[in-house]
Amino acid sequence: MIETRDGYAPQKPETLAAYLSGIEAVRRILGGAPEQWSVVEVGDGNLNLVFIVKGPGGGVAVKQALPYVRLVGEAWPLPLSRAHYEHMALTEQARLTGALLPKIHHYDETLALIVMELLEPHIIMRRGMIAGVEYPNFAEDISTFMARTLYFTSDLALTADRKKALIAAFAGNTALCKITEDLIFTDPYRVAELNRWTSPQLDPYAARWREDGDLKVAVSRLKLKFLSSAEAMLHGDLHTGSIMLTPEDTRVIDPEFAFMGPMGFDVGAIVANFLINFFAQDGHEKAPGERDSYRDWVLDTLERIITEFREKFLHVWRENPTGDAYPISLFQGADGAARLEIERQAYMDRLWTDTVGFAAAKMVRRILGLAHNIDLEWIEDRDRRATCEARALTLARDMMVNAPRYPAVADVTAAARQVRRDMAHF
Ligand code: SR1
Ligand code: MG
Repeated sequence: MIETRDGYAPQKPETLAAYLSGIEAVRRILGGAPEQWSVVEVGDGNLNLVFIVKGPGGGVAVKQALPYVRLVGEAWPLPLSRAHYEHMALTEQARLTGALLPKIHHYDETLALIVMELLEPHIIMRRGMIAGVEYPNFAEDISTFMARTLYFTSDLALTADRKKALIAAFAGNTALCKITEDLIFTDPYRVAELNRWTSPQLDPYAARWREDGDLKVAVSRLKLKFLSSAEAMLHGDLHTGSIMLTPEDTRVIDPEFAFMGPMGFDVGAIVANFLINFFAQDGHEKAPGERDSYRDWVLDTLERIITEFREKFLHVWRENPTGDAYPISLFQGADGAARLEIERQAYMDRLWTDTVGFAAAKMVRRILGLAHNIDLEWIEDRDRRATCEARALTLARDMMVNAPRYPAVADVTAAARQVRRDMAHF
């Protein structure tokens, strides 16, 4: 059933200007009179309405939840409460990372609507990476974002009561979690109405994915972890479409899938999207080899992200051992500090192994599931696209089934290069 709520109506450009004119802070940013404001709906994501509003003094972006999945239509209802969880996550992330998010100007719970800073000249990262743009600050920024949001919402930093309060606060975001549970961890491995892939080229892959027992066990273990491991507050959808940036400035947007889950799910999303982009470059270069240096940038940056994430996470842990997990009072004996440091390294190793598995699941879902990536979708030649996708699937399968064989990020990047070299064109 489509949700209805007193006072809720999807906005149109005509109604939005009148609504915004009643918000003092927004009126001040836009300047002039509402008749002078331009309002354009620009949403191209899977779920929501997004408007850009500009006036003589400046602009804002407005995001409003629809009571259904935009990509599919009213046949797939989705609760408006996702705006509540998004706003809560934005507030928490802003507290922890400050400038790495858009500023929030206004939130309306009834309209499920958030008015935020208009990010200009930022673009969606996925689009920049398809065009071959390098982002020298990205590794630094996203590793900080992940280390701080994950560490400071975990049992390593929080007392048990505060951690449980956070779990309770996000526990109702079940519909959004269910999307992930189905679309990422289940549907690509079974016959599902909404699955799609580059056909007929990838038909044998799709069929194999539905028969592969090792893969089904591996993805089911990951799904169980996603369902049951409330390690930290996740962004929940941290792909390169959820990042707007320039070469100098990075902002993470769209945390409507936020919930308390396993840290490797967020880190894995970044890894997956970098690997997909790496494989997709063959479909975007105009001459063979044209994107060689960009491919190197993608994989080098991925290595930096993971290396810096680990260093920063360990640093904040050493500096802020304030949680109820690993109490410092237990590690004060003769070799206490050394034992704790060994355990911290082991913790990061386990987190990395989770990351490898989750990254693999996120690669597979973008090729055999419902929601695809434009990195691959925009490759018009279907044979070329299928080649890129088959390579990504091949690496993903091995990463998922044999995650411990990739003990370091360099093992993943080396395997990506190897698969690309080894796998013939369609
Ligand atoms: C039906 S929603 C499909 C996907 O869009 C979002 O960006 C999430 O990645 C979700 O899985
Ligand atoms: Mg989104």
